[in-house]
Amino acid sequence: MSTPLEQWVESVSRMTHPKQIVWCDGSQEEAARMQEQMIREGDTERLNEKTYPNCILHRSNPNDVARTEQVTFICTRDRRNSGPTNNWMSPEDAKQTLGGLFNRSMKDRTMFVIPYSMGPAGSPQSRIGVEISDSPYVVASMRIMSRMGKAALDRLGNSNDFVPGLHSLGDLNPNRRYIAHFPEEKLIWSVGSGYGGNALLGKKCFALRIASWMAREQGWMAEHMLILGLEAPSGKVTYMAAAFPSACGKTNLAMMVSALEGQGYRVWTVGDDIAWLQPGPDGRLYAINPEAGFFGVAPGTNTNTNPNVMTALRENTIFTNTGMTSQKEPWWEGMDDRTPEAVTDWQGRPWTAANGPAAQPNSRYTVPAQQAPSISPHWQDPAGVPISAFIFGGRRARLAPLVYQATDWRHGVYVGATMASETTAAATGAVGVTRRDPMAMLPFCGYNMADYLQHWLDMGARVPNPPQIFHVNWFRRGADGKFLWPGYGDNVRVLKWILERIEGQAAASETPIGFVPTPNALTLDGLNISRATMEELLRVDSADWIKEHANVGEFFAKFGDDLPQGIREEHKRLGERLQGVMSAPK
Ligand code: GTP
Ligand code: SPV
Ligand code: MN
Repeated sequence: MSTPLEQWVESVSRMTHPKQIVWCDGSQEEAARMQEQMIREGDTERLNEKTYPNCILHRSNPNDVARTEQVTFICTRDRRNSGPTNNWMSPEDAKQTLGGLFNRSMKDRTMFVIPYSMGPAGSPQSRIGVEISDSPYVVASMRIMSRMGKAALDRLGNSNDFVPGLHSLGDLNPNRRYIAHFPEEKLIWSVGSGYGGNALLGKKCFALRIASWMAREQGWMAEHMLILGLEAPSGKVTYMAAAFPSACGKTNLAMMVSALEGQGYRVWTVGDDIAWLQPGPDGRLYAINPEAGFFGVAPGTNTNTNPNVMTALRENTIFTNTGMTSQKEPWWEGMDDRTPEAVTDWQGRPWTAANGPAAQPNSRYTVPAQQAPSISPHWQDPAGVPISAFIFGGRRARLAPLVYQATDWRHGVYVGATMASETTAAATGAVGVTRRDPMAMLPFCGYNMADYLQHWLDMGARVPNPPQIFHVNWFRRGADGKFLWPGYGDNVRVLKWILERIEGQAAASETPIGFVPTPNALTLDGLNISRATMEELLRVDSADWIKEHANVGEFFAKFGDDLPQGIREEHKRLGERLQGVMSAPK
């Protein structure tokens, strides 16, 4: 008798006709074989063995360097359940279209069967997935990003309780690229891309799109959130989870070296991209990081902005689409003050400024989480960590103050639902366009976003002691176009205010959008920032917010009658508060 997994592998191999099938065990020898295969195939180089031991540089097809949202589909039987913000195909059409592309797609290739666990061993929150892929880069990456190999296979046993994900590089033609999710079957099919979020199916496809569907069915939450612990001088650690859109600062915040370390405030990293959250027995929400590595943005990363990751990525790291120096060390814009000579650019050409940046703007490092000096002693705790604050944020050149606090859970859900951010290089398409991105989940919600917002409202009722909800904006710009706030390690000053608000201490003034720090409430010791800049950072301009409110209304109209009543009411109230301020005597 074959197991459900063996049956699936068999059916996939009948469709894709691989040259051979390899079951991955996650061992060191296997990882070395993957590196050798990649190097043989010509798209990968070994980096300097002395300064970057066991590190490689992978160059992807230049047309395949970011997530492709326009060809990412949620394939529900009823179109309504995919919702107005997702691309939809019927499951039949998707299987027909993608099936054609999978047909014999592994003819000359090895098919890897990659069993993995999302979440630490022994956690009731962990889930098993199995990816089938014809890419050794995927195998090598999944080994870092998940708990991949024999342990996951052993845990699965004969069970059918796994999320199958089928991936093939196909011919890498963007016109034949599809990332399809079948949440009703908990199945993923991805073809035509080797890029991270499109091809490492445990990550966005499973841990967010499929998991968000499962979470709604089962009463938990799957969110695009970092998880950090803020240690106070007393030694007490308070955990916070933050949702910012792609390339908006999650990894950097989760790994920061605190500017207030001298005062006893320190940040511990639990996760940098995804959180699975579940109500605990004490009425609080507990979070695990389902991943085991960081797939982080390289450009702009340096020993000032993120010293922890700079230390972490000196070994066992995969660099993707960065530049490389003549010393065979990885290099990217913003890494240091050098402009090294004889850099090879991300496409493997001698770098000249005329060809654009040396590193692709969405070039990344893939590094095991445990290599981070800031990794929390609780990062693999099977019970997770209790979350005291949710923080939403995005890139807003104007409008959103440095930080504000929602008045209660329902208002906080509204704050998350109305998030917006300027788009980044993490997805193909125009960069710098402001778009609404509820809870940073717009590209990752595996079902109708209206139902997702209702699920958030419902969770508040199920968690007697829910996290307090905040919104931050590190990206406000002054009249000169420059960022007003220094960001990075100085963001701890904002985390400290958040902590003090949770503990009922810090001062705030009430504005129509929520509680904003009073001018003296933030600890600014050691920071050279003018009073006028701080005032600008904390300013709430009601006239601007009235425009924002109208814009939010247009976005919500997409959902028609499906928009939850609780969100409708919050929207109406914000409008009234803003009008009240505008018409109040000055
Ligand atoms: P994904 O991995 O795509 O989900 O991105 P992320 O949210 O983890 O973003 P990440 O921390 O990698 O930061 C992305 C970019 O934002 C990098 O270029 C950072 O240098 C920049 N960045 C991060 N934090 C700050 C900050 O506090 N201030 C400013 N100005 N830039 C920041
Ligand atoms: C993101 O784009 O949000 C990422 C990178 O974290 S990817 O895994 O490609 O989605
Ligand atoms: Mn992300």
